[in-house]
Formats: sequence, structure tokens, C-alpha cells
Amino acid sequence: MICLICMMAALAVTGCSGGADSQNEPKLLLGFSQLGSESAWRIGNTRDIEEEAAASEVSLMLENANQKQENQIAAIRRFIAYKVDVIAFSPIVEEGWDNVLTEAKNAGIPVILVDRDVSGAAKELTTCLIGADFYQEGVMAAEYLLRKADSLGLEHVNIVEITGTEDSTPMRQRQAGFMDTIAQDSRMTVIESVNGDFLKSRGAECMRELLQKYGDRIDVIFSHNDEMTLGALPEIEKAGYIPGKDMIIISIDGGQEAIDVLKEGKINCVVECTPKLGHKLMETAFKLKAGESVDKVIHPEELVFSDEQDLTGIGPRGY
Ligand code: GZL
Repeated sequence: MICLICMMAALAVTGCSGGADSQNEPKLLLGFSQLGSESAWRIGNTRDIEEEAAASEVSLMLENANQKQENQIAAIRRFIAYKVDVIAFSPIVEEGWDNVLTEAKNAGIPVILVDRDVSGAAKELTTCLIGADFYQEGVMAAEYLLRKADSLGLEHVNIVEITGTEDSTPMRQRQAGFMDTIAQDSRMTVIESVNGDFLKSRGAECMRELLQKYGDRIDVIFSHNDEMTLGALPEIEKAGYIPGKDMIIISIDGGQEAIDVLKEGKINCVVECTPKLGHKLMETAFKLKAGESVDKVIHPEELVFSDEQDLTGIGPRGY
């Protein structure tokens, strides 16, 4: 209760980020639960949502859950108590949301999923999902690998996979898209899959362990995000291998640091996953407040950057 009073006092004094109309009533009050700050992608996603809220005169109540589902659930409950117009959140994992989303529904507050999805009955308690087609990202990563194996004339390809947060949508879908695509190709063997939790430090640890275990048997590293890839690269070099040459490296997100390393030839392929979802989020929230219908799933356009292309034309990434 104390927290809510503080929040209401704070909002009364400072108001929320974003503008308001002449009667000091915000055009729209949006509660957003961000899952954490685990990667450049996530930090870029938060920044984009804050900038788009300010540009749209949306009053944004943003809470960072610091990678804890219980913090997201508590934040959503505060948004309900505060009677926001719309709730949005990026669920850290797919399960465990039924109760709090039922409370939001009973309060008559629409819920927008941003970036990640929920599973089972909880899906029917949300209005729409704005986020990447993670399955397709996995497919695009695998399709690059098949082309690369063809161009190098590889007959046997041993793959290690460093996955994102267990039970999260990007982890489940990227893995499924990748594995489904290589399944029919007898050259491809996944020798191990380890959980790097989308963290740079875990990416380094996973790579160190995989190198100790398999050494030069590793032909390909498929990493679910740039953060873990950037953690893995120094470990590959410390072990005496040339990343991008001795081992093919495929990553996902497309942040500035990864694109710079791609241009240096240390990563072979980066599948884009844009964090810039804020504009579509604000547009959708206004439609919901006006009682308009919205698409159930809204996927952004996404590209693939690789050593098959002229990379000089890639502009600043913004995250
Ligand atoms: C993907 C997003 C993932 C990113 C990671 O949309 O959920 O979470 O790929 C981030 O960098 O941690």
C-alpha cells in the first residue's frame, strides 16, 4: 500500500513522463512493465518506448522488473490499482500470468504484450502482441547456415547452441525455427545446447565450457542474442581460434556492437530483431482507449546481415 501512495504522490507532484491536455488530464495513461536491463537490446527497447511515449503525449508509468517475474506481477497489480487506461508488458517467461491477467480483465483494462508472448489460457486475456516473429528469426539463421555450408562445401557441421532465457518466447521460438530448418539436412548435427540467459557473462561461461568439452570439433555457434555472442568471442580467441573463420558464428538482435564485429569478420551472420516497438505500442494503445479493434499480432519487418553481403551500407543501429 505504501508503494502505491508514494507512486500517487510522486505522480501528483511530478506527473508522468509525457504531456497532458489543458485540464492536466493525460491523453492516455500507460502502465508498462519492462522485464529488465539484461542486454543492449532491452535497454534500447526501454529507451524507444520512453521516447515514443513523450512524443505521443502519453503519460508512461514504466517499472523495471530486474529479471524477476514476481516484480512484473506486482507492477501490473499497481497499474490496475492506479486505473491506467492500458497495460503493456514484456513477459520474462511464457507461463505464470493467468491470475494477474484475469485481474486486469476484471478491471476492464486492456493488456498489450510487447516483444514476448504468454502461453495457454493467458493468451486469451491479452489484447494483442507487438513483437518479432522469433520462429522466423531461427529459420533465417538456419537458412544462412545451409547456404554457408554449401559455399564452403562442408560435409559435416557440428553446431553448439547458446540459448536465451529458458521458457521465454524468443528462446523457444528461435530454437524451434532453427532446428526445424536444419532437421532435413543430414550434414547438420547439434552437439550441445546450453542456456546463456541472454547475458554476456553467461555467454562467456557457456563458450568456455563448450570449448573445454569440444574444442576444434565445434564448427558453428548459434547464439540467441548478440550479448551472449559478444561474451563468447574473447573466449574463442583465448582458446586460439579465429572467430568467423575457424568457427562460423550466427547471432540475433543486430545491435551496433554486433554489427561492428560482423563488419570485422568475427561474426558471420546477424539476424535483426528490432527493439523499436514504441511507436506501434503508442498507436495501438490509443486505438484501444478509443475502443477500436487492433490486429492480434503485429510483427515488425526484420532483415538478415551476413558475410554474403556488402555491409558498408548499414547505418547507425540506435541500440
Ligand atoms: C527479443 C528479446 C530478447 C533479445 C535479447 O525480442 O526478447 O531479449 O533478443 C533480450 O537481447 O534480452
